[in-house]
Amino acid sequence: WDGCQMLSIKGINTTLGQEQQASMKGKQVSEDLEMPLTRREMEALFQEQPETGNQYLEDTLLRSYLKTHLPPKVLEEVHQDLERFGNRLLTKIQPLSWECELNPPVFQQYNAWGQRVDHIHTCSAWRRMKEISAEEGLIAEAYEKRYSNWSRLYQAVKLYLFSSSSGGFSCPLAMTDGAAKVIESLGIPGSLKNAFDRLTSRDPEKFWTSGQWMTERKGGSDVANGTETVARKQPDGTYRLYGFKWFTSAADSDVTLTLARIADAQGQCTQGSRGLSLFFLRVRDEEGKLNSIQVQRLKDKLGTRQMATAELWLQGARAELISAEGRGVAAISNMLNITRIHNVIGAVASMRRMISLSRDYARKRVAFGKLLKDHPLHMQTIARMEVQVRGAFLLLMEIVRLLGLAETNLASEQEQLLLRLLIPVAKLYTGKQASAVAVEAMESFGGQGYMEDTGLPVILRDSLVLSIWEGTTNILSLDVLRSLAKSQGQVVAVFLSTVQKKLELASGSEELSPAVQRTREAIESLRQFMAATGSEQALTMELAARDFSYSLARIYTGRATPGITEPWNGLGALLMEHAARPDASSTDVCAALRWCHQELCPVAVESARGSYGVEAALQDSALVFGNS
Ligand code: UCC
Repeated sequence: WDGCQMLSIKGINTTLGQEQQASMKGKQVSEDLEMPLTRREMEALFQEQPETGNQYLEDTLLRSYLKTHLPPKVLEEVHQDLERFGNRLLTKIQPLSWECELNPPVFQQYNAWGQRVDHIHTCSAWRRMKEISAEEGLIAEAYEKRYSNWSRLYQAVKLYLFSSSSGGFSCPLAMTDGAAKVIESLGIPGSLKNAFDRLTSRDPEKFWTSGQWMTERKGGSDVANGTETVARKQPDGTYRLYGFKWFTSAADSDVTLTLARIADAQGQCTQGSRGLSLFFLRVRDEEGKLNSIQVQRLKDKLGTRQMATAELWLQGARAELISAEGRGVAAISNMLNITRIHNVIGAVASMRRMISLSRDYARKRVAFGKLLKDHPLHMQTIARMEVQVRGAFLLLMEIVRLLGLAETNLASEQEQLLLRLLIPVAKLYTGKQASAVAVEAMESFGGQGYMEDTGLPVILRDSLVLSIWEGTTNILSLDVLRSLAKSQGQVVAVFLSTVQKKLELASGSEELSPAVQRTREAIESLRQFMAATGSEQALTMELAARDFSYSLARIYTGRATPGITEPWNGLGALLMEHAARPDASSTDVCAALRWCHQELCPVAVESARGSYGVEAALQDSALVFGNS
């Protein structure tokens, strides 16, 4: 403690200017004592507001990533658009976002004359967000493929910049992208051509958004057993849906995809996953009348309050069957994989925003006689968050890079497998990171972080949903196992061999060698874990699923990109790869080293402790419920 006092007394890490500033403030306080009490109090409470500028220009990691990876011609065009978009976000879109927060949707069930209207009123700012989304091509960009395999990455970057200024509109955009992806994967059948054109339109007049009605009363995670909605075939070949959808996000959307069980001639349905089929429906007709749907109520949520989430009765809603009968879950998984990537975008964006604001505040706020930025412990806290967001950002870029390759038929089989594995891994990992960073960053504003009108609690609330919707952490961990089982272990074999190969290529970067070494050890531990559990019961893998997924996330974030031939690429880590660029900064190196300081392979550690055996499972139960 004495040492700390000495540090601050001597003003280490404090510039002369700031010391003078602090002493002037002290002088001011003594002068202020002569002021009337009320004024003195007001001035003493005054604090400078944290702000961000053009988010694109300020995001050095994003810019260096684009510079490294995009072909020069693409970079030139994209750079201009992103700079313009960054300005539009700052000056026009951010104020709309706050308006959305202040004017959440309102549900009107009856009109003044007692007629049932079920109208969800949204604010003008929310509707403007829809127009802006079309104008900016936030969905269109990925489907026009102007930049071939880079279009997906470019779209993701725009969504990333938009996310924390979108007033919750990122949610309908995620589902719109997912619906477009499903329709595209079906070969854009004639009956869905109009919908596809609208979902991917740049024309605000034409643009439609989509919902994703999967959740019913009996099951949010267990869709296969929880779905009760029944589909009855009509003479014209369409279906009418009867059921109750328990959570429908962005219920003001124009169209939706949803699951239902087709009833046979006797009215019987097949239960379980094999009984589910996928349907497309318009929510309202041309006159705005609901498609035999009643809105029961809007959900009262902790966050994402800008967006209407409703309970809906389907009372014969007319719908079109768009999957093979009984293949509903497999068909909608194309949507899930896209919305899960959007979830990653939202997670990285919210972390970046919180840290940018913390950083700015640290430059402005004086405490204990010096700026927050000159308090080493405070800087350590923000730096730890910065390492997390850097890793998450590179993982996101890696996924959308792979998706872009897959969508332009340029991905190898290995890259496709890697993509399948990395989507749930990234979704579950970044969802948790975002909550942790939001809570930690909030603290960096002291009590102000807890004040509603700073807008900071909104970011916290909205980030807490990221580990829940689109599949909770455990459901996603089980999806990692599903990808393993479905590929008969190939996904992990690809994962390990690619990582290993790239690490072997690592030429001796002196600075990065500790990180390379730690990653190597982690891979070896993971390999041993896989070998040891290969013949174990399913229980072992289920208990290990979360730690296993975390291990994949941590190792991969410290791993090289397959298929790129630059010599530095062999250094073997997403963060290390970035740090090994010829024009990398010392910050890039530091982030890579620090990422590798954390336990990279927690599954091996827990396995060695015996956490995945029958005995451990019994202990878990006893701890939760007691021995009785
Ligand atoms: O929350 C929701 C909307 C909120 C708004 C979203 C905005 C997000 C962005 C925000 C930005 C800021 S909608 C509700 C979301 N609900 C879920 O995510 C459901 C969670 N539950 C699961 O994911 C489960 O694991 C299920 C439903 C997929 C389990 O279903 P099943 O039927 O028990 O699973 P099966 O039998 O294992 O899989 C059926 C088929 C298999 O294919 P086949 O038959 O060919 O072997 C699987 O391989 O589906 C395939 N499949 C997949 N394929 C299942 N999951 C996937 C996948 N992820 N990728 C590829």
